[in-house]
Amino acid sequence: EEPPAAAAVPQAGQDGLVLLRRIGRVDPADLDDYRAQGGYSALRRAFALGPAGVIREVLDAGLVGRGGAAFPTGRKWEATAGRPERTHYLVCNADESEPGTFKDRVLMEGDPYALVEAMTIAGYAVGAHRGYLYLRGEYPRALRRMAHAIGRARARGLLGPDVLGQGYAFDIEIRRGAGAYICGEETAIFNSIEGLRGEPRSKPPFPVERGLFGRPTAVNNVETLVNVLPILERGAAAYASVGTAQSTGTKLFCVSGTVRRPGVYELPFGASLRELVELSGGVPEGRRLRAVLLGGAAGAFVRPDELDIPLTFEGTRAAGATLGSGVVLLLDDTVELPRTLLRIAEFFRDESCGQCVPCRVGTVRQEEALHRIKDLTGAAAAGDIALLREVGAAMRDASICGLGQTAWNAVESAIDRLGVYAGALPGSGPAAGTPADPVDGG
Ligand code: L3W
Ligand code: SF4
Repeated sequence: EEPPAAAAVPQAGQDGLVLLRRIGRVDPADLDDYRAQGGYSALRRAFALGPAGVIREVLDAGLVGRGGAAFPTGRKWEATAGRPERTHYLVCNADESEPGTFKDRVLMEGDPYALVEAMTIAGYAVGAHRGYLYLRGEYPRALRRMAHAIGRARARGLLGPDVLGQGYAFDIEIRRGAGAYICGEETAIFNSIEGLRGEPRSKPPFPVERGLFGRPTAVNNVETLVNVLPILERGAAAYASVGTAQSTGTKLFCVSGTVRRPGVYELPFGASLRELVELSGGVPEGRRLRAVLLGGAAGAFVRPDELDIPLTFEGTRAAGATLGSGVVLLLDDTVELPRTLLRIAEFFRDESCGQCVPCRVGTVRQEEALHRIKDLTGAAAAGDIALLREVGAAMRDASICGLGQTAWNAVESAIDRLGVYAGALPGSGPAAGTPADPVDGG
């Protein structure tokens, strides 16, 4: 069954929209409307600059990946473009599955030609003639709209053997995920496209060297790619004048949980978490903010007195948190945090691909310990918290991929920053709350 349309909520009066500027204003089915609203001027500029010139602009703009890891996009493209192999690939990671993320869905449903154009530019820059759009299986509307846009672009010579009459051949193929969170890991995507089990590969070698079908591959998130359009349209300097020196441009934030106006918000990097919480209306009338889960299930909880954290990669890192892919999940004082933690632990246990021991076993042990703490008090709980720390450290240090490495982050931050089990430990008051469960599988 098709879910309702994801609502982009660029709030009335919110200035400076860059990535969301056409959402709700452009007809997602109409290529002419897209072109009338500035579409395909970035690709024209790309052809004028040449592949090396495009990469220079992206480097100068300071664009870094929006999928969670903030790796410099220009460096990735430069490394891919510079490889001697004849065949290079582009993969767009649209397997948006981090619980609480829905920004890529809004971009694909609301402005699909933007992603087609951005993928064409990226393919041109890295020397690829084929791009794969690896799309989350649970996004049927995004699938329809992207497939339509790709078909129309092909029919109009914007994809195919001679894009825009410039002698560059490029086409896009959609591959759908089948519900596994791990298939959003970049090397698991390769396996999935190649028809193998969706399991991550060990890195290095990085995809820029040996990626899809063993060929040099640039893998970028949807939001990352869409940023290339304003970089080329406005120039690197204008793009980098927004945000901070280390986090340039704007960022999409997915605000959800117990919040008055959930949705996708676009803000320049450097705005504070407080500003974003206020923009989204905060928690419902009569409630008190208990915590914010920043960065998703792999991220960290922060307390209401920490809302001045700047929303930048460097600012969140300095605060011992992470921006991740932009998840901002509000929890009010009616949320029973132990239940939320259990839900997160279940999620990781369920989604672990099982390939490596620390994660396969650790995610099970973590969930079991959280179950016991919920039931027990005092010394028994203290023992389980020690066990959680030990298991968490093993997962972080010894897991092959980001799933296992981050599966303990949120639980750890809830213990250390929120004091979530303080009531179960000797000498402290009871942990309060009534049941609620805002964390769900994406
Ligand atoms: C060339 C090098 N390339 C790194 C590339 C690498 C990848 C990118 C980032 O995880 C994050 C993670 C999760 N030469 C390179 C190089 N690269 N060194 O740079 O690499 P890495 O390994 O730091 O991260 P990753 O494995 O890509 C991504 C966080 O995301 N996360 C987010 C999930 C988001 C969703 C979603 O729905 N959008 O699921 C969840 O855990 O914590 O930090 O391209 O190849 N020397
Ligand atoms: Fe699979 Fe977990 Fe190992 Fe990643 S860390 S490869 S998800 S078992």
